[in-house]
Amino acid sequence: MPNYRVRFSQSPDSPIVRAKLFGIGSAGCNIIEGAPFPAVAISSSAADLARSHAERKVLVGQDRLIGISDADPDIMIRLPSIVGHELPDMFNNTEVAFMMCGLGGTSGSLGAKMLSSIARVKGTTGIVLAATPFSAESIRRREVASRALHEILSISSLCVEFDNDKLSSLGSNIPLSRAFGLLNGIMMRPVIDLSATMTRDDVPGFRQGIGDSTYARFGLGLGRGDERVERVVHEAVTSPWFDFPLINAAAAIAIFSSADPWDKEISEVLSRLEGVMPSAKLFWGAYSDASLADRIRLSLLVCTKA
Ligand SMILES: Nc1nc2c(ncn2[C@@H]2O[C@H](COP(=O)(O)OP(=O)(O)OP(=O)(O)O)[C@@H](O)[C@H]2O)c(=O)[nH]1
Ligand SMILES: [Mg+2]
Repeated sequence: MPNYRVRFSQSPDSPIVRAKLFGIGSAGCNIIEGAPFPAVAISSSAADLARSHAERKVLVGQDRLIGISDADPDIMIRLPSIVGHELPDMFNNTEVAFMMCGLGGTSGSLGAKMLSSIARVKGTTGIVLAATPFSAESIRRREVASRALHEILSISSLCVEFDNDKLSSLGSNIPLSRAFGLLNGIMMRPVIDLSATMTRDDVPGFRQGIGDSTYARFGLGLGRGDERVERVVHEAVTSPWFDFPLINAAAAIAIFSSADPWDKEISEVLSRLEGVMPSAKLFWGAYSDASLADRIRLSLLVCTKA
């Protein structure tokens, strides 16, 4: 059976996708700090916004968030009359919205749900990247996060979960603030990579190919030296977040970068990925990142069951 490979930015005339980045709640505002493109910080806490350097900041009252949180699906078409025009207008001229948050509290959980609904009404592809709480935080917080994740998933195009519990595998005894710092950088990676490779023409095919309400996890690989291709793929596919059999994966998105992307290397990476995920539709892109010097990088989103 031929493999299903779709390359982003195949058409040189197609303009790059118009993407918007949102940081929602305390974690979301932290994650977008230092992002290489303009972002909107949204929270019910004025302190989150005061700390943030985002280009635009929106304070949304908890009552407003709670008010729409259990609304029936009809809420979708009435959204502007409920949330006002400020938030929906932010999705104008935007094909893809990246929404970053931590789940388990109020702002991130309800805010990501509200923004996903707005994205859907506006016809924008909504991609939510959400950190879920450490087991040690509290069982209740994990439960709130799990419920929020399923609700957000049902209304977004793609929802990527970064379970904080897996952070311990990044190294034992690292302080929490440093662990969050590392995670925040990792969570921004697929956003930067997709924004660099996807064009406007890619969006409809991508949406159709992965379907709606798709759940995914993320793996990151970096490699240098003689066996850098083997290494980069190995590191990405052994991500701590891939705790399910990759062999059954139905779809994956792979973005390769190096200082000077080389077709032969890219094709070897793709063949290796197809070996690991033989039945996955593989969306892929490649771009040049001079800061990598002699290293190559692979960002891998694998779609699976939530
Ligand atoms: N990646 C990442 N995760 C974080 C960070 N801070 C907190 N978290 C995680 O995100 C979850 C949600 O926490 P917050 O973002 O503080 O909650 P919130 O959305 O601001 O909710 P309220 O404060 O109740 O309005 C927490 O349980 C943590 O596991 C951070 O800086 N980065
Ligand atoms: Mg908060």
